[in-house]
Amino acid sequence: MNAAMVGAPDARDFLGIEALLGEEERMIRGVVRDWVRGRVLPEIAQWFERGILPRELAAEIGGLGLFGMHLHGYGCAGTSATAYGVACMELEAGDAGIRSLVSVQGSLAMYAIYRWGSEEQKQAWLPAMARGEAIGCFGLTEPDFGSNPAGMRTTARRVGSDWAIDGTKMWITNGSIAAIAVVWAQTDAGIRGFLVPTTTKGFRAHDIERKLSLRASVTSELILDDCRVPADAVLPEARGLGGPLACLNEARFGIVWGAMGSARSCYETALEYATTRVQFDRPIAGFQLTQEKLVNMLLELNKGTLLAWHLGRMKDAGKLHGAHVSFGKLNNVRAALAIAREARTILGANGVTLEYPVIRHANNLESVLTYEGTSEMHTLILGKAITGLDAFG
Ligand code: TGC
Ligand code: FAD
Repeated sequence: MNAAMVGAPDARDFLGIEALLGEEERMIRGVVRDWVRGRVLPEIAQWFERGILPRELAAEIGGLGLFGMHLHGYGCAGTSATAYGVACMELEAGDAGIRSLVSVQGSLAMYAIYRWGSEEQKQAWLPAMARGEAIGCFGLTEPDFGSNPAGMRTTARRVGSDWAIDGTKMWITNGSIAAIAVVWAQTDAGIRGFLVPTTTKGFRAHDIERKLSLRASVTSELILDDCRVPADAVLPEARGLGGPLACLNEARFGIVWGAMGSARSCYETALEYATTRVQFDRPIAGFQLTQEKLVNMLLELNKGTLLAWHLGRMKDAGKLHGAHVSFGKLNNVRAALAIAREARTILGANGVTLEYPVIRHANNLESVLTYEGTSEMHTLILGKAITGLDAFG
């Protein structure tokens, strides 16, 4: 075909990535995008400002079938991994706090039960969690062990036929609104995972206040003080640090996509603003310096979204390694943060207010850069993958 007959690229889908999605993925994208537009965008600035996440959102998201959507059976939708990624992108185009709710519920808490739980545990929790009736949290990080969870101090010891769990977990998303906590602890047989109903005596959760990032997300400290759970509370199939790390792969995959949702919202906001804001008698989009910023954003947004799509297809083909996920998480969160900061400058003073989504995304991305493995950890994971040398310790 003659190049002149090809239509001009769409500034909002420059490389035509949408056409790479399958029918189901496009349908899910549309449903989630409409829900975010109708339910999240009108309210999110004030949720963020007030530091709240309405509890009823969980049932609505459950009704959309988004919790544990790429898991099969137990009331889960059984979609492709790519479809799950697309949903994360649309949710985070609303706010990373909403995407976090879905990541933690589906990829950390539900996935831990799905991958490592007994049939009884799956039947007991997964259907209610898929509906959003029961919220889960995932307690790995501790006050003194973040990047290095292998050193965790939380212990679980046998007392008769029960387990007694003692320790503190820190920075736990959904902690105080959870019905079930997946808690990782040291035992005589190494690190094991436990399902702890949050009504159990000896379990407490306090919210961490004064966050300036992910304000529309609940973040808590969990305290387990001689917290007794029965013998069958242990996840039977998870042994060692590989148990929680396998769950992190799932959530990190969602972040690869989610970060591009934040980035897209920032890019589109900056593009719209630049074409309407006039200085020196012309739209600021007409200045070369502004165009360079917009084009840099366009490049990174499209490359990052293509990368997410590629990793999605690899995951659907069963060919995704943890190091691939680190590649995506490191690149896309770093790119999204750079896009958000650049977009902020285009908005000038307006860029520092909640009237526009940009500073909210930029602040959220500071958490996203840190949680699920910091950018330094993912750099070292990739360094080890290509050199064979472990530079963590
Ligand atoms: P290492 O000796 O390398 O490995 C220990 C065992 O784990 C296995 N493994 C993995 N398995 C599955 N997937 C992966 N990506 C894996 N990486 C390692 C490994 O094969 C080994 O198995 P085995 O059978 O031989 O025992 O472990 P290490 O202690 O050297 O640590 C490696 C390191 C630093 C990469 C790891 O500790 C790490 O990833 N640290 C970062 C911690 C982290 O990401 N924390 C996240 C907490 S959860 C969270 O942030 C939720 S945010 C919630 C939201 O979205 O709101
Ligand atoms: P540290 O590990 O103390 O790291 C501090 C700095 O030192 C970082 O820059 C780090 O990269 C660097 N560093 C550490 N070791 C090395 C090294 N070997 N080489 C080079 N640099 C190094 N955790 C959960 O378990 N569940 C959750 O639901 C959860 N939700 C969260 C929600 C929010 C909003 C936030 C902010 C965090 C959440 N986390 C959760 C915790 C998160 O996973 C940790 O914050 C993260 O793993 C980093 O741990 P840390 O904060 O203790 O930092």
